[in-house]
Amino acid sequence: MRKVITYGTFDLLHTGHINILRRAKEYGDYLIVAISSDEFNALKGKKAYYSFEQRKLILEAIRYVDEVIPEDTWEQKVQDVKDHDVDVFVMGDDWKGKFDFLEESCEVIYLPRTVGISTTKIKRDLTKVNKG
Ligand code: C2G
Repeated sequence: MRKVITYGTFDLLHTGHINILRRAKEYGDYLIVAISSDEFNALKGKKAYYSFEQRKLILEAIRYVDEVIPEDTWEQKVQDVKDHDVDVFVMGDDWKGKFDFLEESCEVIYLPRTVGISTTKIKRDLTKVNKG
């Protein structure tokens, strides 16, 4: 069984998230998603609208996702790849090059981001609408 892993906050789930999850799954038979914990989000300077538990529940309902684990640190990726016997690491290309160190442990693939959508944009657009 070929196992794929990807990481992210996945807040306010949108088509960009679905696209990366669908394409990541195409590289194997089993997709693990490491979702940033609320504490790790704070380290990333992010405040998710949905809590870790809510984001985990939502991701587990997606047909492409086979398992959800927590992402608590920047450093856990090598250990995750080992512990979960991962063959392929996939991220959006806004991270291109940032995780090449994993190439010693698994295949590293960066996929084009979906243009025109982001959680930040959703929040900004909703603020505008609500301000009238
Ligand atoms: N993404 C995408 N297209 C978008 C928005 C996001 O392909 N329009 C991808 C990102 O490239 C990433 C994944 O969706 O691969 C999750 O994005 P975020 O939830 O924003 O995660 P991020 O903050 O990039 O966290 O250790 C890695 C970090 O946890 C990644």
